[in-house]
Amino acid sequence: MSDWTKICSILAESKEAIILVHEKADGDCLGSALALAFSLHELGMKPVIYYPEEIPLVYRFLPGTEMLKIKAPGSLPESIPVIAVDCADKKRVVYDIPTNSPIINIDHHVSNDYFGTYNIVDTDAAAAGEIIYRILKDGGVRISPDMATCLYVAISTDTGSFSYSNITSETMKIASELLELGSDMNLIRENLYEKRPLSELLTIKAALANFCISEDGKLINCLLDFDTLNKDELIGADTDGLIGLLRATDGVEVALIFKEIEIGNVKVSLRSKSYVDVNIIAREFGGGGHSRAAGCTIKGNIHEIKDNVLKMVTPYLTGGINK
Ligand SMILES: [Mn+2]
Repeated sequence: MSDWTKICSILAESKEAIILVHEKADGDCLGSALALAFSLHELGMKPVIYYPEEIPLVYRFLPGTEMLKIKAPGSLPESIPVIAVDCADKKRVVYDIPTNSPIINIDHHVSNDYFGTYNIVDTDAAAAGEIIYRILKDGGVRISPDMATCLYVAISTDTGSFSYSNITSETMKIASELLELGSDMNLIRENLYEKRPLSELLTIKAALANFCISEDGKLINCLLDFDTLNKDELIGADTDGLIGLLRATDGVEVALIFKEIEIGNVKVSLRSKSYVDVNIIAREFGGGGHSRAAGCTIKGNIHEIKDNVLKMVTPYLTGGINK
């Protein structure tokens, strides 16, 4: 039985489906969720994607955003099947899923804990969008130009425009097929790569005022405390561009951002360039992700947290663990 047939059989009874993405939604989870929602809509179902707030500005151009509904965190309605996309564990979806709701878990994180009733987890996939594409193609589902645009955005964002080490020849084949299916490259370029919110630039400005680099130049980090962020209303600002900039510094292997999202609550973003598995480090602090990009949230004093994480990272750089 193909994954698509299985999904359809799970959804058959209710005719409704709730699609969930992870907090701090990105191009992969949103593009994947929308492509999936389009395909379910074609089947005569009523899919809805719940998210607790407006999605980030840069993704509002995606086709199908009318299927996104703002819903405050809390319990979901009973017995409606839930499809979680790009979420490594139940904590990543911001809602409480009733125990009688079947869960379909579609993800590519190595830290996925198989929380679904039915799990489609492929840790070799560069993006959840790759998995969704394969499910739809194997299931004989027609992929419309709008769906192709959504899936292209999903894969493009999770691979740093097809440049990260997670890409495979399969990734490129899928991208090529999405182009043939009509993904709108002009729309994607103008909205995704040539438009950034001012808040991101202001965050970079604040971060670069206090970044630290280790003596050997392999470890770079910066600290964004609550007061600094709050002053300029930057708490929700995107830091992907910033951490990319830090990691791109010549000689740097690991880049870290410590972002105090509320007083005493620090979000740590970890990126590595070629050999340190930052997923292992993030997991030590209750988070997770991928080997080159991971994150965790730690409660406590931001300076102490920084010291603890740096202590954990340093042996991987000097001792050659994972090298
Ligand atoms: Mn992803």
